[in-house]
Amino acid sequence: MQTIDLRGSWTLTRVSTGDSYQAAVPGDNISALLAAGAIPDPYYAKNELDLQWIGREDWRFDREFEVDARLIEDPAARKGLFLHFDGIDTVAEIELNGKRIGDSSNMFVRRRFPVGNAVQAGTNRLSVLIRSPESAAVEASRSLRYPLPYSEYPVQSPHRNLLRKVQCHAGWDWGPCLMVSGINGHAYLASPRDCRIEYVSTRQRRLDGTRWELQVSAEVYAHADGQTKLAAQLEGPREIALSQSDEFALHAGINHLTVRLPVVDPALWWPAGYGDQSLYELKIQAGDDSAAKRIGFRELETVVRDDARGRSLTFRINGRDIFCKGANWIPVDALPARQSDAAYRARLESARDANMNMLRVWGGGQYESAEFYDLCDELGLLIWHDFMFACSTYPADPLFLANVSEEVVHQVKRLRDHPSIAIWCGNNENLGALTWFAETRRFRDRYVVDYDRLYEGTIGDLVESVDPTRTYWPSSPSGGRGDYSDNWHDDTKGDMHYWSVWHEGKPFDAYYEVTPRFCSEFGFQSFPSLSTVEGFAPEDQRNLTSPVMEHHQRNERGNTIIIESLSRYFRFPDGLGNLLYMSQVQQAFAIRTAVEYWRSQRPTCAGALYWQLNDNWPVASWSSLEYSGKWKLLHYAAKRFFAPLHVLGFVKDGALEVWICNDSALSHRGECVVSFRNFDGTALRVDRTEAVATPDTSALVRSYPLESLPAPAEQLFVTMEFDNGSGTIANDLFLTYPKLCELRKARVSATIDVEGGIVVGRVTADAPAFFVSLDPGSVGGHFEDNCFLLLPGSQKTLRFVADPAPGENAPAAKRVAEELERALSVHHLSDSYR
Ligand code: BMA
Repeated sequence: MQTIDLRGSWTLTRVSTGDSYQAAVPGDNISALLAAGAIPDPYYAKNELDLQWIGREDWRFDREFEVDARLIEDPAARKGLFLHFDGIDTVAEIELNGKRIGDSSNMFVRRRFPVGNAVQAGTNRLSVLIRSPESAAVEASRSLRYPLPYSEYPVQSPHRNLLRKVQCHAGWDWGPCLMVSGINGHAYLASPRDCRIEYVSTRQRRLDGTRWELQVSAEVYAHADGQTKLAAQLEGPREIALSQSDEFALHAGINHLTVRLPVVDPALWWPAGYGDQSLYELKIQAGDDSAAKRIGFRELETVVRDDARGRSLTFRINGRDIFCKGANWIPVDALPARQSDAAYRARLESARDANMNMLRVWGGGQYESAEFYDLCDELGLLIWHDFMFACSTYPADPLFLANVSEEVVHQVKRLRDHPSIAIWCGNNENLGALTWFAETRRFRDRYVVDYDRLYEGTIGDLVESVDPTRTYWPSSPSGGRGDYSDNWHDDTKGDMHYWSVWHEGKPFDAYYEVTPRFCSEFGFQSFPSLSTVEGFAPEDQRNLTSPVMEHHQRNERGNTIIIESLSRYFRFPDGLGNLLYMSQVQQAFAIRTAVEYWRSQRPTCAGALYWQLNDNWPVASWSSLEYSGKWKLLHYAAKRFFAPLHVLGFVKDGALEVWICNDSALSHRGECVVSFRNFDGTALRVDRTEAVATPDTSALVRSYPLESLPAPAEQLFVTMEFDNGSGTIANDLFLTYPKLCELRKARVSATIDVEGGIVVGRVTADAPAFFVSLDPGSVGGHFEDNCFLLLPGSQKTLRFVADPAPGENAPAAKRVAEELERALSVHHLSDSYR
């Protein structure tokens, strides 16, 4: 089969003026304008506000391509000729050589157009006219029979909910409003002779102990009756190499062809921390078309069962109940052209390195690129997958439902063979949103009917027929199918979004008031680090309440909540650098409080995914990774509080409880040492307890009423260690608000060295130093640990995991060490205030 790749250089024209620029496909108009020097950086200062006109304009993408006369003269090839687009963003008309060949109104649907009659030998001209997304949405709003309200943010394009476009392109409470237009993914022309493969799907069944059957089905389109051979080949670990083929009669139109492969004792795929991520290569050939994908053998069960407390939501993989640890994923960049494979890899590896095993692809974002899912398979990151609807009401008229149906069928067929995908979920918060707006409260019935048609009806029914191997969950949060109650505050069933800390302003202790069955969102904001602020704020704007800093905060009460909370827990930080640092300490402190408590509550609680992993531009937000991929202190803390074996403590109901959480398949037995220390570091009391942590459980080691402690809470901190014979894990805890404690003013010193080709930081303190942090500035990479306790007399040596510089295969230690020496700043709690 011949294919002509249509990616690369196109011409972009602003229709109203005729101005044209070079543009990359895949890519978007804003990135093209930026590359041409026609607009300033939309992420810098307040430039975004001056660029809103771009979303109000129509844009045309054009290119030429050559077709060999022999292709046109071959009747079989000509008949099969089709033009393919992975995704056009969004409302578009497509012309080939001046002839309209089709249109598109949903960026999440792949488009294939038959073009046998439009293609010519020699030069061809392809043109994609993309209408202003803002005008298209506003126009759609005019024909609504009643208003469809949506959540609105400080910079916002109206009626985003009426377009099948990434919802956060229109602005969010962490994101810019950049209504891009563009062409995503692959674009090509192909000429299969007899038939073309539309989709491939596999079904695996464990027949008994080691025998499995893999059914491989190809959905094949034939332009005429005929016949073809379908061949499937499977190769992978344990030297499995199998093939199977069969001849099939084809009729014009869609055909479903299936072969079966008997697989004996395949290596299983496990989420990260639970086992290997064994993957098998599958190759499929039908006629002269071929396809390839990677699959994993694993048994997945979503245990949704009524129990004494309510209804469980637990993911069971290969027979083991997984405690899901992770965060919510948003698009990696607000500009699609910058959503590179390298950006995906860096974020996803950081997730795996922080001991995460699940991400939630959130409904205000996008169905991600192939690279994203391949990486999740490789890294063992389970995916909770929303469909792309968020924080809004949506239409449920026949046209909209038909458009959504195409999207759902396409995306589920495209993605269903990824072992990482664990659950399909209808939307983000749209069940809850029925109580958000005056109209939806007043006319709730009509909006519930729309909600039901879209998520329980259209999407739910389609998912259950196209992918019966996974559970369909109607909304996040919800109590499950057919449950129309608002599950935000309900910790007895299903998944919960716990926002009482943050949006409702409750103290961190409120996390102890709930034991979610599965917490799919909870979060606390922080500011990005100083090096990031310096990248977007001119020097005279580097003050928290300057217009530029406030522009880079999209949650209206965001700065107020951060400051109010800082004043609740900590002595007030001195200067901007300390304020940014302490906001990150506080964020880590908040999320750790929730996760550690909820981990202690397994199996009642089966997962904690904080909001949010990443940022799509430089901004104050709930993320643990900054826009550049730099680790915030929360990310370092996550690496510890998500560790498979973890010792932790919390003060609840007037007592300190010390627990060990064990998410591994091994039993751990050892000594747990709890030391109560004063702020000189002296241990006033040391307790040693024999502890056993059985597989997949959390166990209480000891409980201490506060009045039994050797000194009042404000004169103590606790260190906890668990030694299982092969190593020690440690943790520490304040027993009250840190601001109440008279800390010693520690002197912390750090040096950078190269040791055996590895860059390390060495750090020491002369008094207990809390939340010690080595900030690498804008040097790419992260330390292996950060935001830790340093006791006097101890030295900590930390490896720096550097990112390679452009053009470098592996980071050069000398270069990195020199850059770090210049950029490094060291922070700790008693140094953050005067
Ligand atoms: C949620 C999310 C997002 C939002 C976040 C922070 O509930 O689903 O829509 O960005 O909270 O407010």
